[in-house]
Amino acid sequence: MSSFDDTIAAIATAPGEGGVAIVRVSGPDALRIADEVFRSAAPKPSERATHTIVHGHVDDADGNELDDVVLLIMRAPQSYTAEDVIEIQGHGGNVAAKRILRRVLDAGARAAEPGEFTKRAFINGRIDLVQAEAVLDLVHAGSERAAAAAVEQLEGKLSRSFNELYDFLVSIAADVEATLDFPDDELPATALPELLQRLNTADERIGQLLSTWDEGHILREGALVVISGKPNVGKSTMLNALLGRDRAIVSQVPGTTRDTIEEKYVLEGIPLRLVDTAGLRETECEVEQEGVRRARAHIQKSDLHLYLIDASKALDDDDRDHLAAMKSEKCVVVLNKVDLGQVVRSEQLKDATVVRTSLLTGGGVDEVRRAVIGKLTSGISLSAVPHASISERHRRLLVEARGGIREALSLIRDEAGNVVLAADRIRDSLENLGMITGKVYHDELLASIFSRFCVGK
Ligand SMILES: Nc1nc2c(ncn2[C@@H]2O[C@H](COP(=O)(O)OP(=O)(O)OP(=O)(O)O)[C@@H](O)[C@H]2O)c(=O)[nH]1
Ligand SMILES: [Mg+2]
Repeated sequence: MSSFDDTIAAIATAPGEGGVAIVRVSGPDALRIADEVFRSAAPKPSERATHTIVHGHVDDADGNELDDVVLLIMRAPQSYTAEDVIEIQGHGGNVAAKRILRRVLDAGARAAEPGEFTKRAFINGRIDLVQAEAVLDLVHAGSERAAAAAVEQLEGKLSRSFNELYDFLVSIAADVEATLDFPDDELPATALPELLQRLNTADERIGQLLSTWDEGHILREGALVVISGKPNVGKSTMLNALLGRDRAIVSQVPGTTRDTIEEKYVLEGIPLRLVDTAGLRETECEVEQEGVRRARAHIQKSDLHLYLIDASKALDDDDRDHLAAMKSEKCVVVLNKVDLGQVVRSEQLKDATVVRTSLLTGGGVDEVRRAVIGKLTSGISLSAVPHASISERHRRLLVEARGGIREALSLIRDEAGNVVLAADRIRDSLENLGMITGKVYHDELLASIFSRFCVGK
């Protein structure tokens, strides 16, 4: 049963010119509105079965035709929102769709807010919050891999993991409460050790879910791959070579690139945010100083660091300092300009992953691509096949829940009498876990999720 008594409507297709434009209407009045605005051979929309498609036209209030359309009827609960839904598919283009929408609003619908259809699907119990978020991930997916992971999440795979964890913790909470009913001297000797063990298991399961964050973050936001190095080593040439187009200015003048230049790039299904940066050096120039500051900030938060060296010149202290500061699992060292001779030897680079290139002619670019994929799939534990993985919101709540479980553990372990407090902590954990899938929610939580959707979704 729907929890709403008003009917919402919006254009569901992207603005601009296209083959069709869809006006979506959901709520108790959807079919009445269809009867009012839509003309075709009998029977009326409200007398038709669910999941039928009817050809006809939308008329204005005076009976003048606004557009030739196809009407889709999806009755509750077999619809996106679990309410009565109609979709009017008109000719593409902004004006025609807006005229249909206005007609539908005049007939009694209210203009939908961003994400309101999906929000209704959630509140009406058709999907949980994790699935609702998957809808957004799918819309935003920048690569095949990201889309596949979002579909898995939409189907409920991730929700199941969260629900199992939640149910497990509910059973622990029940057992904790049960021990409270025993007078201290009658509590079975095994009761507390068993509780501790199960709390540890809950902690481990949370750890397993948290370990999927890297993958989720990369698929949702793209792996941040930062190209850095001293001036003039070929960083901008590298950006252009990877993208396969002339994006950044290349010149023999050291200090050419000042600002960071970021471009999206999909490599074997993995979305990347490739960033070219200013060459790292001490300089008097204020603009360049800011460029170097930005470069360092990007290196700090990068998922992967491509560090370029001019192989034809001896390593200096600056290079050695930069190399020493890098984590080898997050870094690929590129020895560029090998066409000019190779003075830098691989042994000087310790355990780093090293690729030799001559970017002027494109030599070695494929090896760089392979090294990037290799690092992203091993060092950052990106799985071979895409998996639904947790988002930043889930991560924060899981960390909170784990904190509660760990406090409960130490309360029971260290002060055997303190089970009452432990029970409180476990309830807090349950509340945090509940907010992930939406077993527990409040208005701000929903607003923060659904406001990121587009109108009509
Ligand atoms: N011989 C040779 N020259 C190269 C190679 N790669 C780049 N260059 C040249 O090196 C010069 C500097 O290249 P850029 O890509 O602008 O270098 P950068 O690291 O972005 O430099 P900044 O932006 O100043 O920090 C240009 O003249 C390039 O054509 C290479 O493999 N071999
Ligand atoms: Mg440059």
